Amino acid sequence: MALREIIKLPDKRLRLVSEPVNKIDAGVRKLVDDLFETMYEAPGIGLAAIQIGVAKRVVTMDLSKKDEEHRPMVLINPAVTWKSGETAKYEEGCLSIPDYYEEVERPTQVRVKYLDLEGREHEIEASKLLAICLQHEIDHTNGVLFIDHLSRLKRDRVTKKFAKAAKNNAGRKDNNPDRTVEE
Ligand code: K1U
Ligand code: ZN
Repeated sequence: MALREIIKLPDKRLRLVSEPVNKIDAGVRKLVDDLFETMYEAPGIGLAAIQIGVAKRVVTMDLSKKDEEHRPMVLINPAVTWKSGETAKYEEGCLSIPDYYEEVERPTQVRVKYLDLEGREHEIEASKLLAICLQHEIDHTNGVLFIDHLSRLKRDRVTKKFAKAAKNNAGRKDNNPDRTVEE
C-alpha cells in the first residue's frame, strides 16, 4: 500500500476520460489498496483513480461515520444505468478542489452497474448520500468535476482562483489557494 498524491485543480489530467479496466490483475488490486489508503488519510468518502493520476475507471468509497466500522466499496467500470427525474441540492466538496464547497443539484436516485474486485457484476439502486457520491465519482471517471454543475460565474471564479494559486505555488505539492505563499 502507498499513500499517493491527490492531484488538484487546474491539473489537466482531471479532465481525462478514464479507460475501462479489461482485466482485474495485481496492478488493479494495488491501485485499489493505494486509493483506500489515500482516501482514508485525506480524509474523504470517495476517490477516483484519476485523482491520483491513474486514468482507469476505478473508484473507492466508504460512507461510514467516524465511530462506525469501515464499509469499503470498490467499483470497477461503474456506470449510471438509470437516474430519477426528481432532483435535490447537496453541498459537495472535492479532494481535488480543497476547501471549496458548493450546492450541486443532481438526481436523488440512481441505478449503477459495476464490477467488484473479483470481476462479478452488480447493479445497485442508491439514494441520499450514496447516490450523490456515486454520481460525483462516476463524473470523475468521465473528466467531469462538480464545479461543472455550477453557474459559469462560480465555475470561472474557482477555476481562476486555483490557476492563480498554482502559479504562486509552482513546485509545491499542495495547490491550495488558501495556503498560498506570497514571496
Ligand atoms: O471525489 C472526491 O473528491 C471525494 C469527495 C467525495 C464527495 C464529497 C461530497 C459529496 C460528494 C462526493 C470527498 O470525500 S470530499 C470530503 C468529504 O466530503 C468528507 C470528508 C470526511 C468526512 C466526511 C466527508
Ligand atoms: Zn471529487
